[in-house]
Order: sequence, then C-alpha cells, then structure tokens
Amino acid sequence: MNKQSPTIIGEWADPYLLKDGDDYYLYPTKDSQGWQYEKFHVFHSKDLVNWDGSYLALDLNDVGWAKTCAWAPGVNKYKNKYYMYFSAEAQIGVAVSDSPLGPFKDLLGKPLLTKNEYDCQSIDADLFVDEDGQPYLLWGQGKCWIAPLNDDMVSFKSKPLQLSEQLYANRGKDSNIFDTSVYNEGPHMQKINGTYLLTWSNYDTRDPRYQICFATSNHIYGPYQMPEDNRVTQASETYFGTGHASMAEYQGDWYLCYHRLIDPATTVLRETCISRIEFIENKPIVDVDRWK
Ligand code: FUB
Repeated sequence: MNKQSPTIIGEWADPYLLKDGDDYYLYPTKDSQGWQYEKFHVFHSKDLVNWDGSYLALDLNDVGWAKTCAWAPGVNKYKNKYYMYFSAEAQIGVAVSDSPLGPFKDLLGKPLLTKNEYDCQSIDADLFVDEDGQPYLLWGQGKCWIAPLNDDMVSFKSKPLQLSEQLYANRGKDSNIFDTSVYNEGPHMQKINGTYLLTWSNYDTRDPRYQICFATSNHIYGPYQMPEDNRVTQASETYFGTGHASMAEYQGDWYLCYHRLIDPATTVLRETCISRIEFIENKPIVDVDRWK
C-alpha cells in the first residue's frame, strides 16, 4: 500500500485549502500542547505536493481582543480581497488582506461572533462564496450555523440559520452505528456540479474515531440529505482521527485536505494530509492511506 506522508511537515491541524487561479494556499492551525498558540501561517503550492512557506498570515499580538488559541482559519477571495475568519479564544474575528499570503489585518477591532453566541462554541469558520457571488459564513462547534454576509463582510444580510438541526432531524429512526455521524464541528461548503456539498467532523478531535461526514442539497439552506453511511473518511489500520477538512479542485479531480492524529497512543497532536476524493454513486469517499 502506498502510505502517504503528511502534506506539510510538522504539527499542523484544521487545514483550510484555497484555490486561487493556478495557485493553492493552505491555512492551518499550528498545533501545540493545550492549543495555546498565537499566530496564523500560510503555505503555498502549485501542485498540492510541493509547498513553500510557512509565511506569517496574522499575529494575535496585532489583534486587540484575543491573545491565544489561534485556531482553524477559513479564507476565501471576495471582490479581489482575501478574508480570513479566524477563531481566537473561542470567538470568531475577521481579517483582510490584498494578498492570499497576507499580512492579514483585523477588520473590526472586536470579534464578529462572541463566546457562545448562537448557543455553540464560536470556532471553525468557513467562508463559502456561491456562484452568484454571494458570500456565506458557516461556523460552530456543537451547532452548525450559516449566514449570508453583506458586502462589508462584517455583518449578516439576514438572521443565521442552524443547519445542524436539519442534519439531526434527517437521521433515519433506524440508524445505529452511524448515529454519531451527526454534526460536531469543522463545517465546510462546496458546490460541485450544481450540488451543495456540506462536510463536517463528528466525535472530538482527540478521539481516534473523529472522521468527516457529508450531506448534500440543491439549495444552500437545505433540506440536506444524507445516506445511512455518510462518512467521507474513516480510520484505517494506520491512520486515525481524520477530520476538520476543506476541499479544492486540481486538474479535474477534487482533493480533501484534512488532519489526522500523529499517534493516538501517545499524543493528541495532529498533522495535515491531502487525499483525492472519489465520487462513488455521488458519495464523496476518501481512502486516508493514499494521496491519489
Ligand atoms: O485545533 C483546535 C480545534 O480542534 C478546532 O477548532 C477544532 O475543529 C478541532 O480540530
């Protein structure tokens, strides 16, 4: 078997993969014991294999309202600027840059989403820009929220809608082993061939069973459908705790960028990988042992 090495060397988690023209940018969390780290970094690649960086994207020392727990950024391009929605001390902020490599600058001087606002942990932001140009913010641990953003990128056009409620409601009554494939954290939205594909992670990131699940819809607000087995990744004999993913297209194929536990027997630290997504009967499936 073709065991795969991590995509970038070191302890990096929550990878957010952005395709911008022919270039790819990777925005991870720098993993550390206790997750107390204060900077966001970015890597760059042309082929998803060879990466340069890391480059400093944002330093919480330049942000007035949080000093630590720099987690899980979500970055996308909107009207020729790059917006980073980042978690810091369990609140979500917005930073902007003219370049995907940064430096990003805090836009609001305060969090966009405060601690436990909307009855969930305010972490794990995802910025999705639809084909019609409308940007949406998704976020949350414990609950998944979505809201359309105004042009200023720091206010909502309408009230946030809770997507995770639908995901729970849609579980079949007879679900058994996959009951736990409902939402925990790390939402990510893509539109592929006209279908909205929502992915997230279940369990806890320190749990070797942590894995990526999916649901699809013809409308951004749902209803979202999922098959009985809606796992995109699952632990292999070698790799565990594969979660917190994002996706990008490369040469006609889609790739999933996610983290895995380095060694669940000894540590909860994580490393970043990329694997090709196979669409089997419209289900996105990833073999975590392989890159292609
Ligand atoms: O890296 C810190 C947290 O762990 C993230 O915000 C969660 O998604 C989980 O991966």
